[in-house]
Amino acid sequence: MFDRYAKSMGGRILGTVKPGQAILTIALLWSFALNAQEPAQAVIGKLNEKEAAAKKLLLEGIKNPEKIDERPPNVVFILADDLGYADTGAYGSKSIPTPHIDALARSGVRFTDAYVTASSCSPSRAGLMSGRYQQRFGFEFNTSGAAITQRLGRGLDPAAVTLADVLQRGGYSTGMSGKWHLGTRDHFHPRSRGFDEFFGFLAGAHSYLPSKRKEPVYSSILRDRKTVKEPAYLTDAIARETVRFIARHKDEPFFAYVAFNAVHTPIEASKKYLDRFPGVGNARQKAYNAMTSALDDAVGAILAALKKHKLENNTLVIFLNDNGGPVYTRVQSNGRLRLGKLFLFEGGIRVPMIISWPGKLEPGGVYGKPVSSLDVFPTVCAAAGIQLPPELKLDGADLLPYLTGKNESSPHEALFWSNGPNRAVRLGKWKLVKAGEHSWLFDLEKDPGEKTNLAKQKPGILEKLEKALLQWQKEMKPPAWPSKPNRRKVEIDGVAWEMNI
Ligand SMILES: [Ca+2]
Repeated sequence: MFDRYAKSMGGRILGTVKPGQAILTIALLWSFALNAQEPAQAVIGKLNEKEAAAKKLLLEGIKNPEKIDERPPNVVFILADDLGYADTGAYGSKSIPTPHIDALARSGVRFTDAYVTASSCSPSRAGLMSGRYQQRFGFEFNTSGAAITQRLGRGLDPAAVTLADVLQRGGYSTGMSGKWHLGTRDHFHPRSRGFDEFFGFLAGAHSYLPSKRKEPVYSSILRDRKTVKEPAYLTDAIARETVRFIARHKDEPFFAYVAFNAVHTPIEASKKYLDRFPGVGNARQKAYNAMTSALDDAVGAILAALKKHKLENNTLVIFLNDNGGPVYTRVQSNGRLRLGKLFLFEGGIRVPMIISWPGKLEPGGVYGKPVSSLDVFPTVCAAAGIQLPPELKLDGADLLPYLTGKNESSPHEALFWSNGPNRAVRLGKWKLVKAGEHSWLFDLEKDPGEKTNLAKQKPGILEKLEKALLQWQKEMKPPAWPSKPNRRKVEIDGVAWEMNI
């Protein structure tokens, strides 16, 4: 199975590794893969005339908020990157103080079972920006490094309507700061995808420290489409830009998408934050804790700006993380969840999520039913009073009736994941994880750490989940570009797991 898959995707088999050898082998495979030859593939180009007309018609079907006395709420959507599930106080950390994220959680609803649609950065972002399973337009894998993304023209299908498109059309001022990772060419740029303003970078990672050498546009820090020199620690700069955006637009409804690259690699912190952890001896751990502390300060600065302009009672704030904390960095903690980034076990896809909307949602709430990053799009539109045309088919649910208690059922019957030969489905308390033909079945209510595989004991449930997964897969498109199979391969319960990115 792996062999066939790898060959069909232009890759090669590089042998399995024992868990104990994983770190060294991963490092070797990583360096190999960076030099690997990319197979040729078609560029995802601009929309043709007919497609552009269809998208325009779809956007014109969006109904602006009805004239009401109340101004529609502002929306601040904060996204963290590669944050460990248990690395904030709100989610149980005892070693990294995060008072601002904790306060945000206390002011609204904290989700215990929030999922993203992928266990790596760019497909997860494609899902949440489009409100649709990213596999619907073939966005199964990461777009790869910035140079490859640029050269091979990968990105979020221009036909996809983004949350920013909708809010812009609905009369909101839309601004983004931070990491985009949905394509580097001009037609994928945030300014082409519904954002009025952009500060940040288009690639998947960036140093947090001022750049010493000239970078190509596709990997540099940009203000809109122009490279800028940024002297500040990047997490501070992203917060600063958001605070200024809020100040500029305080008198009109605004949407601020704040996509921190913290705490993604490189693990780099500035002295200000490192000094907060004098007792941590491991330099890498100390830097990671410091980066997380910087992220928390940044969240605090944004919340303070809302308060300063007396906007906190009319602003919906969402905090989410794009995928689980990686295992290979050895500094994140996903608590009791199994494994992390690049896996479809809980550590890879279950993430911290908070929604705060003072006056509309009770403070101090905890919501335990499964929700998805796909829910952000319809929830924000509902809060804004924007009516979406029926042709715009979203995969998520408006969470507001569930959070206010109007609807006591579950927002989702099932949630699905696919990453090459790795697939998963959650249906109620049951979770099926597949690596090729191998199946794990877990009862997440009794076994949130996914320790006991019930696949052999519960054949009926296994079959039901398999069937649901197959049905879902039929609706999806094949990957629009290949992953790099076997870049990283580890043995899980005696089974080879490809960490496709
Ligand atoms: Ca990430």
